Amino acid sequence: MQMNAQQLSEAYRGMCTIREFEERVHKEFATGQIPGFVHLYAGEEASAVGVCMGLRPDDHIASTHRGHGHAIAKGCDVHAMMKEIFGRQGGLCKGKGGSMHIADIGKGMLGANGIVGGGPPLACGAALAAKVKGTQSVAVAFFGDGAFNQGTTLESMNLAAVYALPVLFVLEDNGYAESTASSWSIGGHNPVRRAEGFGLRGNRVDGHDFFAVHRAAIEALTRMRAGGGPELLHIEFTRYFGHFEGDQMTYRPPGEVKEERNYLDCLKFMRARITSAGMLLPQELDRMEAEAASLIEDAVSKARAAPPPDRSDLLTDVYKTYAGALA
Ligand SMILES: Cc1ncc(C[n+]2csc(CCOP(=O)(O)OP(=O)(O)O)c2C)c(N)n1
Ligand SMILES: [Mg+2]
Repeated sequence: MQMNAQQLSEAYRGMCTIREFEERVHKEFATGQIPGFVHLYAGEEASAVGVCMGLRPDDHIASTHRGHGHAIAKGCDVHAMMKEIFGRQGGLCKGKGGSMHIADIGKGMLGANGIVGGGPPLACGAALAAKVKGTQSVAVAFFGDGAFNQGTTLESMNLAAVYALPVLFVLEDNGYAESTASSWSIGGHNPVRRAEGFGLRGNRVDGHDFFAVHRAAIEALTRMRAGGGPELLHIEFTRYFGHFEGDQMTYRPPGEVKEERNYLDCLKFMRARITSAGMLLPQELDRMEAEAASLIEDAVSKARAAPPPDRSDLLTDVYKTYAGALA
């Protein structure tokens, strides 16, 4: 799989933007300005970008409570996302959803999801619609190792197999579900074999390696668009922050995160691969990092300056009406 300089730049820029976004939200959360719960995606960037770079605008993704990276990779507006997280007007969901409910249907981002295992059934629905309409678009369900043991996920894999739906199940295995280790909680200890039991093709991928993720995603998506049916990617990586902001991480050995940041960093790996192969210059990568930093700086200052939602909006957007949708 060959990527040209423009595609490489897009990938590196996307991963830097997510990292910068998450590192900054971590700092801002500590100031007490951000309401609600926040779960950060830092360390996992190669998955969102590696998969979403294989998607078309009309493809759909279903996300998780740890959804900022998926949203950025699917093209959601970073300024509107930051306002949403701060709970301000101009947020993607008018500042009324917060981190765990960021959605942008126009971009094919069906939503972050506070329900563990809530995304896979949504992806099945989007894929069924695509199949019925014959659009050749696909749906991706991102979900964690904890969600992999939820009934909704298992039922979705079965339904997708039975209906031959174009769903890519992306198991993002960051080693923990809250404080429970995935090495303990996944019965059979072999997610690919579990997927095969449901009739899905499965593939295990090193989630620190953008190129490995992207290659595996492109291959799966190509087969799916040709009618090959659902597949699973088991992507393994590490999360750099706690389960949620405020988590003391007493269940992780001392030094684990420091080691991982030093030796298991998808951005460092990508930079080394790109520069050693002479595909882009180090200065070009430095420039993208600086641009990501100033984009996020701007997003934070605009979010801080934006007003909260108006009281008159309190009861709007509570229920969705589908009246007329089928006409
Ligand atoms: C149905 C449901 N059960 C439990 C929870 C509480 N909960 C929130 S996140 C989480 C762990 C999820 O772990 P994983 O799927 O591995 O995702 P990660 O947080 O590691 O990204 C749990 C149990 C929930 N939100 N929804
Ligand atoms: Mg997990």
